[in-house]
Amino acid sequence: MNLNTYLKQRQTLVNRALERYLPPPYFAPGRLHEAMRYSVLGEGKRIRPVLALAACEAAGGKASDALHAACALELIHAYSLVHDDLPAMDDDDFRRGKLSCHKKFGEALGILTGDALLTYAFDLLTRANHGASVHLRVIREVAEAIGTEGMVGGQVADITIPRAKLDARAMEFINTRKTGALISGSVRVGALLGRATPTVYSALRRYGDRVGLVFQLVDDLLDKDGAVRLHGKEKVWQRAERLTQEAVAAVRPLGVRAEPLRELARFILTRSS
Ligand code: GRG
Repeated sequence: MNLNTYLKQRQTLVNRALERYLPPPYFAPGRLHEAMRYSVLGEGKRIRPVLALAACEAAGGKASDALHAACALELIHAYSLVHDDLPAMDDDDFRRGKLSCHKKFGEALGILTGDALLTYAFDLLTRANHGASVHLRVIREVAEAIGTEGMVGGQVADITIPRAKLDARAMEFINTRKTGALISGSVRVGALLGRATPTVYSALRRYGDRVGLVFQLVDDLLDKDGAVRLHGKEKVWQRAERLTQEAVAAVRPLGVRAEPLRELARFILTRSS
């Protein structure tokens, strides 16, 4: 398979769905809807939704089974970026090649845009017709991935642990949660919506855990920060490579259906942005 063609096709599918699902700016409150669309549409690799769709298919489902949830995961990612850019956190003026949300719409609307994206994501997770028990599992999976034991917990550790106290354990805590948890959660959500059997689900979970951590390790390699400062470039790279091999091996028994996941794992390891 050609990963670039696959990625483009999937990104287009997700972008069109996001465009449809996001409330239009001519509905009140227009300025909020404008800010939500501004923060989500446009650039962005759409890694999380693409992983969710690919995991759903690897489990034997159709991509369309996971499209609402895939978009919800991208809204949650966008919320985290909008809030991370706020003056109280990273204080970034630019995001995805344009002004960050709060710089364009003001700080109050920046906060509320993040809130609205997060809330709307859970609304989207209830759409489509998978039966109440599947929806409940998916909602729980997402809430765990992004709550105090996941993304928010990782972000709090990242901003509160003094740099001098950042040892290997603290670094691992941050890396598996801050960004890793939403990525691995995306794979689990796809698996659930593809009605994975318990064996397939645990293979996909193994894959997701590893790919989530690799994503953050590569981020550290690109930024020369975090794990790289602590362990050095060589060690971090070797670990990321080993985890990628394990991720690829975990889904090998799923055969050709999991080929996109194997290619995506290699893409996450070798990405340059
Ligand atoms: C504010 C609750 C809260 C959490 C913030 C995810 C996060 C936690 C902060 C983002 C800060 C950041 C830039 C972390 C590095 C890893 C990361 C999430 C990079 C951006 O993700 P990509 O590469 O971005 O998937 P695109 O733009 O392609 O979607």
